[in-house]
Amino acid sequence: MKSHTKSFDVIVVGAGFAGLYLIHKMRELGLSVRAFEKGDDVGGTWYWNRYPGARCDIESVDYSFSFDPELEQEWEWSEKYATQPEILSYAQHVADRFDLRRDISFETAVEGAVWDEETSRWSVTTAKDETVTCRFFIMASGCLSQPKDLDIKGVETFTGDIYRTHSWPHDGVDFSSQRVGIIGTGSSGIQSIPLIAEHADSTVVFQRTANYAIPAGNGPIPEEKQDVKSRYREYREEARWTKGGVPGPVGMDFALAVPEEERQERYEKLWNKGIISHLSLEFADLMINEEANETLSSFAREKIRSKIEDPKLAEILVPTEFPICTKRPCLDTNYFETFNKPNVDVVDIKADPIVTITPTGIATRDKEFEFDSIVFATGFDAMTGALLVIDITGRGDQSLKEKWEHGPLNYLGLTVEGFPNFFTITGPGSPSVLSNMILSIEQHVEWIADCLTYMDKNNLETLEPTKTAELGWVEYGTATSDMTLYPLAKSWYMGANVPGKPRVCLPYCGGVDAYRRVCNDVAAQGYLGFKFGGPDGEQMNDGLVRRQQPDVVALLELMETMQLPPFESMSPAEARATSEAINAGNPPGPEVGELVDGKYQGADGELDYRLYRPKTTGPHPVTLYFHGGGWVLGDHASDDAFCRDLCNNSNSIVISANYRHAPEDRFPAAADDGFAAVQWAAENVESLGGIPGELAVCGWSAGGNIAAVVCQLARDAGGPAIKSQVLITPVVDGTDTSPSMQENAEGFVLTRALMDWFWDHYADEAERSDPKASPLLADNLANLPPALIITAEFDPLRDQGNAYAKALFDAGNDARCINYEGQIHTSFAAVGAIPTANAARAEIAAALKAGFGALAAA
Ligand code: NA7
Repeated sequence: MKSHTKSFDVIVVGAGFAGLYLIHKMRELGLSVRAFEKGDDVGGTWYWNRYPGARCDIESVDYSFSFDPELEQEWEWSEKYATQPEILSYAQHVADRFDLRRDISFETAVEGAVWDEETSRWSVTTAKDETVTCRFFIMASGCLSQPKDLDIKGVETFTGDIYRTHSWPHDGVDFSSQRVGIIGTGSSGIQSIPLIAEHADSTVVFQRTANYAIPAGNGPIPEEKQDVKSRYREYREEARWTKGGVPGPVGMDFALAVPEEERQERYEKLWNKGIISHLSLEFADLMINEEANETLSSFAREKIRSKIEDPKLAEILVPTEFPICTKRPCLDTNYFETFNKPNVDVVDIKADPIVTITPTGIATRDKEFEFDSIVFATGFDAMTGALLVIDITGRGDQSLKEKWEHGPLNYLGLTVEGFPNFFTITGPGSPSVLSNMILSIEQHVEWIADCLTYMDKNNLETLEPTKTAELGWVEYGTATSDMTLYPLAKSWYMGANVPGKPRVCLPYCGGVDAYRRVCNDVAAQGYLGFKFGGPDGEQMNDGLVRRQQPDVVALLELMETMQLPPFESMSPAEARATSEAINAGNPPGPEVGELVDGKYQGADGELDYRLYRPKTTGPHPVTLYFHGGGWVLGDHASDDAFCRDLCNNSNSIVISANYRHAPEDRFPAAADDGFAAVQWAAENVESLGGIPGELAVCGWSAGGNIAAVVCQLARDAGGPAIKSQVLITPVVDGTDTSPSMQENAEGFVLTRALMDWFWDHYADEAERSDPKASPLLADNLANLPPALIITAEFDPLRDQGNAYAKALFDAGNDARCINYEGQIHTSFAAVGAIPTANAARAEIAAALKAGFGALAAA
C-alpha cells in the first residue's frame, strides 16, 4: 500500500486491546501508524481498573486474541476468570511480542481532531500541544473508559481519602483499621466489596439499585476448556458465530413452554456454570418476553435471598427493579455472603437518600456515617463518553458532539456520515459491550483492514457512509433493541446512568453472529452504504444492507441454516408434516379466558373449530377466523398463538373454523365451508357466548381469501350480516402478475413457486378467475363490510392485497390497506417470534373492535 510519510497513515486513540491489534494490523498493511495513550503503559481498561477483585467476566480462554496461533499457544491462563494483573500482563506481553510500543506515544491524551477538506486528512492535536496529521483516524478508546462525573454533593469537602474503582492507585490501598463507605453496586462494586470488607474495620455499602450477580465459581480453567488449545481454530470460529462471542448452548425452546420442573433444573445447571454470556441464551424468549424472563429473574432472586441471613438486609439486596440480563449481570465471589458479617452494612439510598458527602463521611436523610475512606464504584459514561470527550470535527465544521446530540448516529457502529476516514472500534451500534470484547475488537479491526485494502486496490482516498445507510442502520438497531427487554432497565446500555444523556440503546442487540453477517454483506456488496472519494471522483454505493425487520432477518437466517427442502418439492402429506413440525417449535401464545374445541356443520359434513374466549366478562362479539396454509396446510389449531393474541387484543370470541383442504377437496370446498361457518356462527352466536349481530371475519393468507369470499357470499345471500372483514396478506387474485409477485418471487418464505403449488392443488386455471377463488375479480364489489387489509412489503401477495383494498374503496366501501415495511407474508401470525409485527396485530384488533357496535365495545 502507499505510505504517507510526512505524517501518519493512521492515528489510533488508545492502547488497550483494540489499539494494540490495530497497530499490528495497520503495520501488516504497510501503513505508518501512531497510537496515543493517556496512561503510561498499554492495557486500557486493564491498566486503569486496578481495584481489589477486578477480573474479567468472560472466561480467559475466550477473552484473548485469536489472530496469532503462536500467541494463543504460548500464553497460559491460570484461572477460569483472569484477574486484572494477569490480563494486564497479557496485554504487555502482546505489546512486547509484536514490538508495538515503538508506535505508541504514552501519557499523551488526544484532545481534538479536525477533518481538512482540502487535504483529505485529519489533523489531530494532543494535550502535549503536538499536531499530527493522518489519512485515517481511529478511535480505540474503549467503551467503559470515561468515568461518570462524581455527581454527589459535597465530594470536595471530604477530608478522608477518596478512591475511584476506575483509576485505582497502582500500589493498592490498605484498608485495615479503616471505616470505609462504598457507593455503587455494579460489577466494580460487587467485585471489590468482599475484598475491601475483608480488611476494613467496618464497611457500609450505599446501594441505589440492587443487582443480579451469579457465583463466578472461579478456580482453575474448567475441565471442558482445558484442551481448548488443541482445538482453538474451530473453537474461535464457533465463537465468531455465537450471539455473545462465547461458544455455548443456545436454547431454541421457550421458557414458557417448558414444565416448571425442567425449567428449574436447567436454571440450576446454568447457575452453577457461572457464565453470564450463557444466562440469557438458555431459552429463546428470555430477552423478549417479560413473563419468560421473570422465570429466570425469580429463580435468581431466590438464590440470592438464600445467601443472606438477615431478612431485612435480603429485602434490600435482592434485585427487583429490572428483568435479569437487561443490565449486565455481575459475577460474584462471596458478595452477598459479605453482608452476613457483623461489620458490613448496606444502606438502601432509594429509601434513605444520600443528602451530601460531609468532611467526615456521608449524610443520608436519616443518618450520618463517618468514614476514613470513600470508594466510588459509580460507573462510566459508557460507549459514547470516550468518543465525545475528544473534540472531533468532521465536514462542514460539524462536531461529533453536535451530530450525536440526540444519540449516536452512525453506520454499523464503525463509521459516521460527515466524518470521512473515521472509524470507531466497538462503537455504539455494534455488539461491543454485549459481547466478548476481544472478539468484537478483532472483527472490527479486520473489517477496517479489509476496507482499507479495498480502497487501496481501487485507488480510493476517502470513505464515509451515506445518510440513507446511516439512518437505516440506526433504525435497524432501534428496531432490534425495541424487540428486546433492554429498554426496561435504567442501565448504562440505555444511557440512563448519566443525567441528561439521550436514552437510546447503545449496543446493537442482535448478536455478534448476525452483526458479522451484516458487516460481511456490506463488504461483499462493494461496501454497500458507503461513498468513496478519489482521483476519479466520487463513487456512491448507496443502499440498505438489511431491508427486512431484524426479527424477520433472524427468522430467514435461521431457516437458511435449517436447509429445509421447499414445500413445493414435497407431497401434501410431507408438507403438512413439515409445517406441523415447524409449528410445534413456535412460541406459545398468551393465555386466554377459555379454550373450547368443538365441531360445526360444514358445507359437506362436520368440521373442527377452536374457540378462544377472552378473560373479561361476556357476552362478547365474535370474530370468525380462517387459518393460513394455501388451502393445503394447517387446521383450526395451527394459528393458535395468533388466535390467542387476537382474542385478548380484540376482546372478542375468536372462533378458528377449519375447512376442507386441497388437493383432497379442491375449489370451492374451502370457500363453501367458510360460508357454512359464518352461517353456523351467526345462528349459534348466543349459545357460543357471543352478542347477536356482532360478527366479524378475519383470515390470513388463504384464510384471508376465504374471509373475503365469505363476505361476498353473505352479501349475495342476504346474510348473515358481517360487521367487518380483516384480511391479512390475503390471496385475492389467482391471475396476479404484479411487481410484488415478481420482486418477491424467490423469497421470503412464501415464494412464487410455492404460491403456484398452492393454486395448483386448489383450483384449475379456469376456476381461478371465479370470484369465489379470486374475490378481486368479482364484478360486483359494492356493499361489502368495512375492510382492513394488511400487506407486507416483502410478500408476493402485497400488490393484490393493496389492489383489493383499492377496488373495495372504489366500489364505495369503507376499506383501507396498511402495508408494513420490512415484513414478510408470515410475519403477522407469528406471535412471539416476530415482535416487530406487534403494531400490525394491534391495528388488526383495533379494526375489529371499531367494527363491533357500542354494546360490544362496552
Ligand atoms: P455500573 O455497572 O454502571 O455501576 C455503577 C453503580 O454505581 C450502580 O450501582 C449505580 O446505581 C451506582 N451509582 C452511579 N451513580 C450513583 C450515584 N450518583 N449515587 C448512588 N449510586 C450511584 O459500573 P461498574 O463500574 O460497576 O461496571 C461497569 C461495567 O464494567 C460492568 O457492567 C462490566 O461490564 C464491567 P444504579 O444501578 O445506576 O442505580
